[in-house]
Amino acid sequence: MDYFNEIEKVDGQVADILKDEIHRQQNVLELIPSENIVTNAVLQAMGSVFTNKYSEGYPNKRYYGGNQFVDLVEQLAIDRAKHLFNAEHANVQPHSGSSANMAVYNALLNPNDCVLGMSLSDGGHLTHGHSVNFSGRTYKFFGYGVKESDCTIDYDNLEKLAKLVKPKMIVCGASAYSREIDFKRIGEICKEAGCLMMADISHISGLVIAKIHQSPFPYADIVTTTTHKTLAGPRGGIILCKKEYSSAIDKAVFPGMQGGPLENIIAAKAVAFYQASKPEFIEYQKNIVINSKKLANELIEKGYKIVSGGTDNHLFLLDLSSIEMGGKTAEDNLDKVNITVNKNMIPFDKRKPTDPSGIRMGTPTITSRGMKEKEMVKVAQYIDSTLRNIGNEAELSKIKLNVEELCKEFPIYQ
Ligand code: DSN
Repeated sequence: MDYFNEIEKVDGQVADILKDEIHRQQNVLELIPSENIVTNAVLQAMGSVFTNKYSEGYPNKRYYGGNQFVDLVEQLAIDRAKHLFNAEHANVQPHSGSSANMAVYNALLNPNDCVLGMSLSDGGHLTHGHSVNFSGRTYKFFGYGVKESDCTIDYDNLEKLAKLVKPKMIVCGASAYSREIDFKRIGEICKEAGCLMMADISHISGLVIAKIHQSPFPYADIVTTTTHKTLAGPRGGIILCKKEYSSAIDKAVFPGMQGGPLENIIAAKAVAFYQASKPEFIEYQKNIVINSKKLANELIEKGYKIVSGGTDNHLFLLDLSSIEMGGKTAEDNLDKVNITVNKNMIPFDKRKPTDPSGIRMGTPTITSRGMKEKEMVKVAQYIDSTLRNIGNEAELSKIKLNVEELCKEFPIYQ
């Protein structure tokens, strides 16, 4: 792409680092389920001249002149987001998923209000009330989680907890949970408890658009999502909500938390939403899940344990406790053969977060590259061989060559 030549002319150091990163992305099997590969169209919108413009405010209500085209692109993003998710209102300005969540809490809660969120250790997210995060420090969060018997969400316990603590809001959604979330049931629990329901669908938003996963609407009052995971757009966040919360949400984002929105990123969000409205996107989401199930099943057949026994979505957690290996060892050794995963706590983990019992893996990126079930058989083989050959550097080098061969068949950004 032209912009790359320009970087080379102006700043050789950054150009070299960028080249190395493109080479890395080309040559690894990226299994981190929160990552993806964006299209050239999304990349170009991110690198567009909209980055030059200040546009505090919202379409047709700006604090600076010269925003006639910014207004058009932001309104397009808003309309497309509303349509995709069947939402009454959309705010496309949050810079990230965390800031989207923070804006929702700022808009609808007061400090020390009682909230329920899925515990990080059971698959939730830092911003769903973890004690080291602003969420857990500002609000009185109580964690709910999964059942020890099958590692699926304990909805009965959530209902009991809601009756007991009478929260102002229940936050649902997860970062490391491989089963379908029953938004309808959570909606009923919220209704019974008389509290707000917020669904953070950052991981599964692509699946929700493709109707492979239940939609949080009409049950949820507010829905947040990042735009760069299964949605395959630029790095950023959005908030969707019922009309009655629109004014509070918009005020919380601007002027409450942010100044000038990143209109180049908003333009890229608009492009991603357009791409997500196409039949090919639905096919793509179906393939993500087909690949995820295939990869999980192949690993199960090789004797590995998957948390909850399998997956309904784009990711799963490999429980390494049965082979007495730590997640850090697995992550480090898979790194050596160009397979990228992240170590992850599993529910009821007896190990520590820096070296937990699990690794998390998913298929959005390798599916974007065009890999299908046939390739999942190979990916499972490479993972298994790696975990069986820890310390055998010669064998690991051979596996790395095989991984690189596979990656070559599925090039990115030619
Ligand atoms: N960091 C994201 C993930 O990997 O799931 C969540 O914010």
